[in-house]
Amino acid sequence: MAGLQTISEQELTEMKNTVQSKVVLEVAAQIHNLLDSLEKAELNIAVTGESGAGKSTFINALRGLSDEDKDAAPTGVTETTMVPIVYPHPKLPNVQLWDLPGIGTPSFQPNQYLEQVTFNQYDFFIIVASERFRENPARLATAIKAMNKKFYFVRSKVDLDVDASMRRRKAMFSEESVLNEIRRNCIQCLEHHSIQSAKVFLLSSFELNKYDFQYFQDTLAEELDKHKRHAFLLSLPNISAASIEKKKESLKGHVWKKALSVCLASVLPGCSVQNSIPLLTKTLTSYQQSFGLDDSSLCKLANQMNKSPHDLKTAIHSTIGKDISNYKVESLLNEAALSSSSVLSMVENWVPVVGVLVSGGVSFAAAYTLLNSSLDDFAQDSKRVLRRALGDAEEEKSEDAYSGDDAYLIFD
Ligand SMILES: Nc1nc2c(ncn2[C@@H]2O[C@H](COP(=O)(O)OP(=O)(O)O)[C@@H](O)[C@H]2O)c(=O)[nH]1
Ligand SMILES: [Mg+2]
Repeated sequence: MAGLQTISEQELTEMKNTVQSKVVLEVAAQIHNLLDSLEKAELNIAVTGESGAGKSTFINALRGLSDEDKDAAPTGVTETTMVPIVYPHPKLPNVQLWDLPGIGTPSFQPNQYLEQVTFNQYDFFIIVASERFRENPARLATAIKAMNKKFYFVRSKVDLDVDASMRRRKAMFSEESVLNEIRRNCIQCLEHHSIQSAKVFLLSSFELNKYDFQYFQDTLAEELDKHKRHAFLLSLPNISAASIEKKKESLKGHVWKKALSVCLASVLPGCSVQNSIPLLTKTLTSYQQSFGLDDSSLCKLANQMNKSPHDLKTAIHSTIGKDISNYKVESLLNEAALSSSSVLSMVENWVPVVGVLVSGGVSFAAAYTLLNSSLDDFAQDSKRVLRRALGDAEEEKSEDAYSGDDAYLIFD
């Protein structure tokens, strides 16, 4: 005790600061690791099926590309090699789609094929089939199952079936019964090959917003583990209000880590509030990209939908959507600080270090509030852009007038 009394006030403060900065470094490193494992989670999706079934077209659609895009997988070509070709997601290089060789030949050997394409490197397989159900896709599904891997069965080109039936049946036409018939046929054929309760999705790669695509993405997201689910949801094209909402919710689940890393960066030794602003800007820019609101995504969408990029851009109403400069972000952060007291009391319960560690830097609550509300803004903008792209100006106006954050399907 006597020894302690000899420590001066100044020494005590220095010791406290040293301990605090060590804790800050430790927490910062842990948060960094958590974010790293989330953002670098790899997802490898194998797309297989017979030649001409629509594998490459489906891959392009999942990557938000049309066949004419320079990075698109070539379509309508005969496959000649046995080598899988990898197509990274344009915005998320950790999500890779693999265009596997066709399985059409009569001498097709599923096991040999799976060895050749190094089946173990994929998280799951999508087997694409079109028109009449043939034997090879079912044999492949059996072999995939035997290797303890997952597969999903996509029946592609249903737009063609629907069109043909409409022409044939005229007044008697019912889309629902055409789809039910195709589904029943696929399931029966799989059962014939002893594959019970297979997941079958009816899709058109030219109209991802229709048919079973929503069910397809919900099912896959549900069955993937946490980090891979996040990567999968972020990789999906913004084709419906429901997809946009799912993306938003997945990003919201990790806002607290982002906010904490931002405010820790402002109190690390030798750092200041100014160090945090570019970090916030970077995070907001990645959100903007996820919702397809960056210039290159807007140009791509405008091109696909025959609109002008400027026209789509005018559907972006939020302040953050219009300008993500460091200067703007700093001013929005200051605004957020004024409205964030309720967040602070809420988050202190589950992030107890927050109050202790970051009293000197960017407030956790302000960063949290800004990121959270920006996600709401981007999601709303993204829905408006989608409506504008589809030429639905009237509905866009009514959405502005009446809707809050509610998720509702644009296409139903
Ligand atoms: N109508 C329609 N045509 C499709 C669809 N998917 C693919 N195709 C067409 O089917 C042909 C073969 O597609 P492709 O993706 O090259 O098949 P792959 O050999 O399995 O890679 C191309 O002419 C595509 O345009 C679809 O969902 N609907
Ligand atoms: Mg192909």
